[in-house]
Amino acid sequence: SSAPLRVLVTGAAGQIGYAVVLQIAKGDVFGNDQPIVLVLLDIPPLAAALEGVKLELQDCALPTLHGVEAVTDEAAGFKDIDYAFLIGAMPRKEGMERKDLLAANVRIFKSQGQALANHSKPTVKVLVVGNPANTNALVAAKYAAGKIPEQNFSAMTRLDHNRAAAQIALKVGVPVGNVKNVTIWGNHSSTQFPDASHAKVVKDGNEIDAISAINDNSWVQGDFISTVQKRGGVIIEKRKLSSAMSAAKAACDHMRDWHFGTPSGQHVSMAIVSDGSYGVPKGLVYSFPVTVDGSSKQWKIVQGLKIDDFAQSKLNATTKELEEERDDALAACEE
Ligand code: NAX
Repeated sequence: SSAPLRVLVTGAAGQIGYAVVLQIAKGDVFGNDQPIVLVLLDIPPLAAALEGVKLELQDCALPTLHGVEAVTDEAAGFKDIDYAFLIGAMPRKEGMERKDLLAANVRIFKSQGQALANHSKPTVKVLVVGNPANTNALVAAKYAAGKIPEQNFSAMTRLDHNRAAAQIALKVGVPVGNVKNVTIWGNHSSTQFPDASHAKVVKDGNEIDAISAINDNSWVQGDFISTVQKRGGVIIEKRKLSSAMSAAKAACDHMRDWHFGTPSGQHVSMAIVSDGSYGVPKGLVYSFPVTVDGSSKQWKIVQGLKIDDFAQSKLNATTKELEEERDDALAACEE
């Protein structure tokens, strides 16, 4: 088999980290024939917990896992990596203003962008999960510029995408595997636009438009959107912890599709640096429908989808929020 891929997971002592490392290590992302070395990074106070995760991974006795490194130093963590799952971020503490949270995270992702530029392979593919994910990815890309192409940076909206597909499957009464081509537009936040209008459903053996299978436009423009937008909050309310199993699974889906490519005729949602498609300002990290070519590992934004007035107003609202986040983040970068 081929040389091991070096795969970095930051925040690896956290709850998403704990769920994601097993899936990566056992071949769910890069395949059962691809050896990997997992690099686990967390902050120094979590060094012992991180070491515990490393020991457990060894105890999983996985044939694909050729090594595990647990580090608390960025330079060591980012050295020669092929893929980065950037999950670690500053959590919101009680009484913390949105701006303070943003500023704290900007510092983390500025430093990690620089570490990517200085230590990682120039071909490294980066997924940002830590919130505010889109804007953190924008900051990391900015500080890696010149060394790592901006196309190698992405933020996760795949959990929202999977939630949207699951809601349509439940509504129509089909297994979720029968639903494809839902789209999440914009920010991973409550302004995101989950869009069913280009989705397809296989029902009674026939592939039809999800819109006709659902046959309930007020649901498509109402409860469907708000259920997906607010799902994270509902999970916290019930579990008293934020989504971790489903977030880890979504991160793996995102990276697997980037590595192997999307199936023909299917698109997925990835937040990537806008090239101006659909009128989204260039440079914003914005979730689009994308296809990925597995051999070049290049994504392409699906072009020509019809955007009606309802959709356009949703796209505009999430654009506005991302512009504000970008402006605040770039101001915080200078501090
Ligand atoms: P946890 O608080 O359980 O874990 C986060 C871990 O990151 C901790 O171990 C912490 O020490 C570590 N960390 C903090 N700063 C770090 C740094 N500079 N370098 C390395 N490690 C660092 O949070 P968890 O539930 O795992 O969530 C992680 C992040 O994912 C949060 O920012 C959360 O908001 C975000 N999410 C994003 C989602 C998305 O769809 N994009 C969905 C799930 C999740 O809410």
